[in-house]
Amino acid sequence: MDATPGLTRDRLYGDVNWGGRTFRIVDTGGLEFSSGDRMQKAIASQVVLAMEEASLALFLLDGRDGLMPLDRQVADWLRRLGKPVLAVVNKVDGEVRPDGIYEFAELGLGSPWAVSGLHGLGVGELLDAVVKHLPPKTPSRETAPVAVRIAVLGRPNVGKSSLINRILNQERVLVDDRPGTTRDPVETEFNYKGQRFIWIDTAGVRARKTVQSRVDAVARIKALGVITTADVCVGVLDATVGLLRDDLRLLDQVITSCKPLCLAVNKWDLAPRSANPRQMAAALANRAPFLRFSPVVCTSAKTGFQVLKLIELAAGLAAQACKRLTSAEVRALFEVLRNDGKAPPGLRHAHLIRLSQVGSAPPSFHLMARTRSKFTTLDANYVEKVLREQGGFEGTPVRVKFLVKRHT
Ligand SMILES: Nc1nc2c(ncn2[C@@H]2O[C@H](COP(=O)(O)OP(=O)(O)OP(=O)(O)O)[C@@H](O)[C@H]2O)c(=O)[nH]1
Ligand SMILES: [Mg+2]
Repeated sequence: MDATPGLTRDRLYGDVNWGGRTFRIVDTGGLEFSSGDRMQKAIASQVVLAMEEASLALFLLDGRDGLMPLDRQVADWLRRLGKPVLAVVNKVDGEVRPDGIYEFAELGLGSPWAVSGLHGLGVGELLDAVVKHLPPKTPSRETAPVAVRIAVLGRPNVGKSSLINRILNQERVLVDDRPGTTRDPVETEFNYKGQRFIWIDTAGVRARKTVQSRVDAVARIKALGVITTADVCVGVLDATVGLLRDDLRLLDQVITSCKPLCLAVNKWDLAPRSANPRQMAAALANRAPFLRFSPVVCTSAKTGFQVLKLIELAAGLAAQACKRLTSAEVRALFEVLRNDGKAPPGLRHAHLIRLSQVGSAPPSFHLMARTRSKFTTLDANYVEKVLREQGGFEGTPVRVKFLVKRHT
C-alpha cells in the first residue's frame, strides 16, 4: 500500500496535504530553450509567473534520457530566479538506468530525488524534502476562511469584463467593443451572501496559431496561468456565435487542469426568441462530451439576466471540489462500486478491497484491489461517474487511482 497525494499518471500537481502542511504543486509548461523562439519565451514567462508565487521549484528531469545539455541551461536559469530548486528525476522504475540519477547531481542542485510517477516510488521522500523548504507555518493563513478564486476565461469579446462589471454593478474593469481590451488578469474581491470571492477577469484567448504579437502571446499565457491558481473556472461563450474551436481548446485546458468548470452563454439577450437554455446545454454537451459535467447558465451582462445565478453556481462548484466525504459516505460508494452488476468487466473481476478519499480540490480517490486486474479507460470512467453522481461531485473533475495491495 502506498500513499501518494496529488500524484496521477506521471505528473505531480494539485493540492497536497503532507507532514501537517497543505501546499499546492503547480504544473507549468515544458521548458525548452531554442534560438530565441517567441513562443518558447512565452512558455518561459509562464514559469516566471508561477515562480513569483512559489516557495520552491521542482525541476522534473527524465531519468530514461539521462542528463541532457538543455537540462544544464534550464538549471542555471531556474537558479537565477532566486528560489530553492530541487532536481526530481522521474520515471526511474528499477529496470531503466538504475544508477542513472546520480549524473543529475552535476546540475549543482544538490542530490537529485528519484521518483516514479507510475509506481509512486520516492514520492514520500520528495514531499518530506518539499515540506522542509516551505516557509514557516503561519496559522492565520492556513486556517482563515479563504476567498473563492473564480477565473473568467473565454475568447476575445464574448463579454467577460462586462459580466464582471454587471456583477459588481460598477465600472471596475475596462470594457470596450474592440476585442483584446483586457491584457493582464484583473482581480476583484467582493462579498456575496457572506462569502469572499475573487473574480479574475482575463484576456480573451485565441488559439496559439492565430496569436500574432508578443503582447498577445504573453496575455494568452497569463490567462492560461490563471487556471492553475483558480478554485473554479467560468468559461464564457457568445450566444450569437456558439462554440468555436478556440473555445474548445481553452475549455479542454480547464478540464485537464482538473478545475471545476461552469459555462456562461453570454449575450443571451441577443439570442433568437426561440432559443432555450436547456437545449443550449444539451447542444454543448453533445458537441463536446468533455463538457457534459459542466453546468451551463445563459447570461446577459447587458440586462443582468442570471448573473447572480452564475456566482451561486461557481460558489457551489468550489465548495463541491473542497468537500471531504465522511467515512460512511465513502463506504457507501465503495459498496456501489463493488456490487454493481452493470460495472465494466475490469472492475467486476477485480477483488476490490477499499476506497479512500485521499485529497480534495480536485476530489481524489484511491481504489484498492487485491489482484492486478486489467483496468481500462472504461473502468476508470465508470468509477469517476459513480463518484461524481453519487458522491455529490456533479460539476467537478474527480481523480481516481487504482492500487493493488502488496502481498506481505
Ligand atoms: N448585447 C450584449 N452585449 C454584450 C453583452 N456582454 C458584453 N457585450 C458587449 O460585447 C462587447 C465586448 O465586451 P467585453 O466585456 O469587453 O468582452 P471581453 O470578453 O472582456 O473581451 P476581451 O477583454 O477583449 O477578451 C462590448 O461591446 C459589450 O458591451 C451582453 O450580454 N449582451
Ligand atoms: Mg475583457
